[in-house]
Amino acid sequence: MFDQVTRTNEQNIAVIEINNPPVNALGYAVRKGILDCLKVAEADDAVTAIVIIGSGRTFPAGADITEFGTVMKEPHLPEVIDHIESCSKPVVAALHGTALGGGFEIALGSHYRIADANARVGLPEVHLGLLPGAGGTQRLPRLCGAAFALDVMLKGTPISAKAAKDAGLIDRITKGDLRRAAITFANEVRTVRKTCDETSQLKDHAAYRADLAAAHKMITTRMKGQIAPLKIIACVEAILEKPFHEGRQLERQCFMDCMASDQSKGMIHAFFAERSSAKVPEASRAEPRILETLGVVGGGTMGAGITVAALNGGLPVTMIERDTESIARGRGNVEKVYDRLVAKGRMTTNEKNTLMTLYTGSTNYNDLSNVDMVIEAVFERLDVKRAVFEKLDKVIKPGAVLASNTSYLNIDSISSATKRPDQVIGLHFFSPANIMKLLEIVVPEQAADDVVATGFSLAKRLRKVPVRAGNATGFIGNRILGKYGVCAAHMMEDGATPYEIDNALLDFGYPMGIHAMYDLAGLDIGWDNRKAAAPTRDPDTRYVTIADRICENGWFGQKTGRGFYIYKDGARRGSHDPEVLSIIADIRSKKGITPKSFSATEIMERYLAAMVNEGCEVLREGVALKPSDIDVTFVYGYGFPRYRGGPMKYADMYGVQKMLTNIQKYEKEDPVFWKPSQLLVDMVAQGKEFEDLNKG
Ligand code: 3H9
Repeated sequence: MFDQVTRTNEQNIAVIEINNPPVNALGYAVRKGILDCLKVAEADDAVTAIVIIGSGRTFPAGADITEFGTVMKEPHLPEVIDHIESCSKPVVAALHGTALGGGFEIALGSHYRIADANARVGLPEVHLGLLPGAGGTQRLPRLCGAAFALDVMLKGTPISAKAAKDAGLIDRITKGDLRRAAITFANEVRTVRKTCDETSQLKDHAAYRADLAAAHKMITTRMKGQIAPLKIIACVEAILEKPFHEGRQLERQCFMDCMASDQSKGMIHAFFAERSSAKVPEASRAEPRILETLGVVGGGTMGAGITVAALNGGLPVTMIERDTESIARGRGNVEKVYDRLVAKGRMTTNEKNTLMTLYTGSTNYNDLSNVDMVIEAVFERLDVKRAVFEKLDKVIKPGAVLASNTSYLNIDSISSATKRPDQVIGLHFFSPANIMKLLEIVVPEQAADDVVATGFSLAKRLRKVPVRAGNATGFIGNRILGKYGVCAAHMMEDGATPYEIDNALLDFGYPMGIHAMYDLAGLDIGWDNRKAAAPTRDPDTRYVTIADRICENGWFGQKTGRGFYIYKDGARRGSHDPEVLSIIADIRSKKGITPKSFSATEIMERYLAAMVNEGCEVLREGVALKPSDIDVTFVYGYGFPRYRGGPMKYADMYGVQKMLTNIQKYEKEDPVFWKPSQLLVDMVAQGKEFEDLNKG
């Protein structure tokens, strides 16, 4: 009936092959196909054993996520896997590519597992706000013990075939023709071997419980607020107390609970949003240019971070600095990143040295004459950047792409320093650039399609999540940050302390509060910007001077040991500063403001309303192409909890009508700051939500 699954008999071995590109996801047709083929093979007297294999690039990479949230047709995956496990003939799963989630659960339910040496296996459901729901929580610990199983399920990171074999999850590793090797293996095995009967890893209950306790401790700090990790631990714990079938029932219930949660909806949204952010019109119209060498101008924190990201992606980099001392510092900054990794045991000195062979330092712009792309990462001042671009224009070969790593400046005012403005784009990396996933690709009007496409291919090479942004002040992220940052300042002046605001953000799921973040980035940056903007500031807007007053004391955050917080003896975690509270109290009293109290809920409602309202403006002006691009920006660049999907997805789940009502309520206090975006007003009037705009 379906051609996603085929069965062929190779003499006495039935080979069930799954063919559902791109990742052989286990949708209805695949589930039904496997079950039907299995039944036929089992009934076929000529067949002695069965191989399950994927065609194309991978063994199934999991359940079909696009089916989630719909009524899923039977057979369900757990049922299919139970049939595999209870099959009277040995079943061998032959793994290649990425055998993930439900795919790996098929393998765990099979009697034997053979894997290609390059295969990776894992249970990444936790990244979708889920847990393995097809027996994974019950079978994996039976095979490899609680500690390893919890690590695999809580981190969700795929592991190599070798690591899986060492843990007892794979029986044999092979190189070359997997199908042939699997058939040979199937001919060797004589009996069925059910994972659900395995108990050898469960004998030492005290050690098992200690592993559970350690996992619990880990998630309360690192995965605070998330539902799925807690449920994973509960299911693994159940193995000690319940027989297999009861553990399965618990797992099923937990899976359904997670599936119904907003956390899972948020994470599944984030999964698709980060894939769709790379699909931009320019990249569909043009092929990227060749990108084999990179130039980076500037060896400071950003330049060095970008260089490390490029070297890690295998791109040779020529770094330019103005003099020998600066280029030595630039090289030192790059080496420092690697030295830290070596010190932590995450990289060997050999690996570092190999990567450093891709690095060239120079003080001569002519050394960039052959590179395919140059990223400028110098001081964030227009005159400085223009001077660099003028020099680059003289030496760069025709066809090379020029990019500025600016976080605010207008790309046109930089590219006009060259005779090739159509070859110039913005590439806004986030600090530390070798770690942060987000890359805003800023597209000025004149940029050629293939130049933009090259920016996206660079992102892929550097393993970044790219988002296309229009060329407007602050692009997507910093523009919206500017707005909700002001909202936080208003709340502070009206009665909330910076610590109450930060705590509300931490409770919401942010890794760090906004004031701690300002301290980390350096308060002087914002102060300089505000001073520069002062002459053109609209006199009707409310201006809060708290941050300025803090800066006037020379308190610029962590680097000066003091900002919104005090950092005693170089501590990285700040403590509350009574003097900051006095400054705030003084400002309030001079303005005649009677402080009121803000609950954590109100703080978050206002903060998110400011974020979403400005997000609407960014969409209305075309700076972001779709709401999900804003979500990706905030999840990957600004610490918005991924399990909440991003601000626009959060607004959909919170209710866009309710959010507009909040904004209209705040508008009565401050009609300038809280003017509702027309886009939001229209959307609510039409009964739409942001997801409709994503689809549109
Ligand atoms: C699960 O299994 C639950 C069970 O425990 C219990 C069930 C009862 N479904 O990422 P790529 C699409 S939960 C549908 O660009 P790569 C993806 O959207 C699942 N579609 O490629 C994209 O589409 P498009 C547990 C999927 O090479 C295309 O495939 N499994 C699925 O960079 C290519 O993807 C996971 O969480 C899917 N499961 O990476 C694994 N997976 O071209 C999720 C991918 O239209 N997947 N697509 O944009 C991944 O981690 C990566 O896709 C993978 C390939 C590593 C496989």
